[in-house]
This record gives sequence, C-alpha cells and structure tokens, in this order.
Amino acid sequence: MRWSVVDAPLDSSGRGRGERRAPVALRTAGLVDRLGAEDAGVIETVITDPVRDPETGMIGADQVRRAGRAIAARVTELTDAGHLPLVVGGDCAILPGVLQGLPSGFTLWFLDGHLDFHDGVTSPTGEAADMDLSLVTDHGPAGVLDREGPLVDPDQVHLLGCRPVWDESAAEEAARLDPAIHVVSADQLRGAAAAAVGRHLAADGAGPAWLHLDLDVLDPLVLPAVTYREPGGLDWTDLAALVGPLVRSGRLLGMSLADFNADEDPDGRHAERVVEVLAEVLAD
Ligand SMILES: [Mn+2]
Repeated sequence: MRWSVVDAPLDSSGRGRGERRAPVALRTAGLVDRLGAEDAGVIETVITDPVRDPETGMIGADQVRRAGRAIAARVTELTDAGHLPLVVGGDCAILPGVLQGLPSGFTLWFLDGHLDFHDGVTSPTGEAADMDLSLVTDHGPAGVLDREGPLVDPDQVHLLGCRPVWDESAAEEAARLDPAIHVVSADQLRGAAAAAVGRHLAADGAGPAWLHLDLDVLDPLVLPAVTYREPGGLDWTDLAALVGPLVRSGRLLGMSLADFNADEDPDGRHAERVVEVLAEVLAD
C-alpha cells in the first residue's frame, strides 16, 4: 500500500495553536520515509481569523470554507489519479473538506475521543473542530459546505472511541447526535475487543471507506500532545488492533489524521511515537 502524504495545516481556533504545526512535526519525525509514502505536498488551509462569525457561530467561517474547498480539490485529484491520500491535519476541521472531495456512497470510520457534534450555537468554543461530524451529516451550521445534504449517510458512520458524557455541554452535544450513527465507546474497545470490532467493521459491507483518526481517541496518559485531553481513552495497542483490520480490508479510499498539538511535544518524542504506530499499521 503506497500512501500519499498531504499536509492540511490548520487550527480552527484561528489563534495559531500547535495543530497547525503538526504536519511539520510528524514529517520531522520521519512520517513520509517510515510509510514509504509519496510526498504529495501542502494544501493552503491556514486559518488566521479568530472571530466567531455571528451567522454560522463558527470561528473564521470564511477561511474554514476556503480551506475545505482546497482540501476537497486535492483529495479529488489524488483519489481520481488512483492515489491513497493520508491527509495530515490540522484539527478535525479538515474532515468536511476531505469528505467533500469524495464521491458519495462510502462508509466513515471516525475515531475520536469526542463526538464533534456541536453546531454554531451549542459549541462552547466556536471551533469548526467541535462541529465536523455534525457538518458532514447535515446537522451543522448552514452555509459552510458547498454541497447540499449530508456528505455521508449517517447510517454509514461509525463513531469509535468516544468517552462518557462529562458535563452539560457534552450532554447537549450527545442529545444532538444523529440516532442512525453507530457508536462504539472507548470502554468497548479495550483489549481483545479492539481487534474484534476492527474485524467486524472491516467485514461489514464491501464498499469504499474513509478512516478519520483524531489522536485524542488515545488516553492522555499515552498521548498528552493534544489540546482537548479526554481521560479514559485507548492505549497504543488498542488503537493498532482496531485500525489494522480496517486498513487491511482493502476498502480504504484514504485516511485523515487530526489533532496532534506540536506545542505540547517540545522534544518530539510524541511525534515519534505517533509515526512509529502509523508505520506499524499502515506500512504493510
Ligand atoms: Mn475531533
């Protein structure tokens, strides 16, 4: 499997947080070489406007929209040419752009410690990375995407690794979740269960699939280099056991990687660990 690594450096707070520097940090840790990947360059995605737009409730809405278009165009170009893109964010605000670049009728395997199901009103931050899964299933703020309707059928979405509801805002978010989405919590993905779920998902249908990995699906004890640390997450072994069968299914159109915060990794050790595990599961 030959991956095409393409960078989408953005941070949806618009304040220059370390997610924007994640692609450089991961490349410095050897990502392209370790995967034996093709270097597919950098997409122009930067978000510098920290103002919450009154209409959408989203920070830097125009720049998020523009970044989404640029990501979509590049993903379409790569997949049309038969490449297998690994889109390296950035935070989860890259997802709507990625999925806009795919032909409809795919399955989404979404690994995240959170639900990412706020809209412009319920989001405590206004960051697009609070709203990406709601946007792509047509439950987010209007006018952010270029395409009408859901980008992915909610019944084809598998939300994997989320934690129990921890406060009022998270409860409000959970109440918004589309009931057709299939949820497997972090507690159901530990030990032998991780590989079993991975094998089940891989064999559940034969159509194309996209894998989105928000690194905060991992426990902060094993990967603290994320912005919104959520206790009770997966360890590296669980993650590899879950993702391995998904990659080997032969169904992947590509993958997106989100939420590594390079500012929380001054000596680069966490970037190295991320690259090591990606090489283990993606490089065969
Ligand atoms: Mn996320």
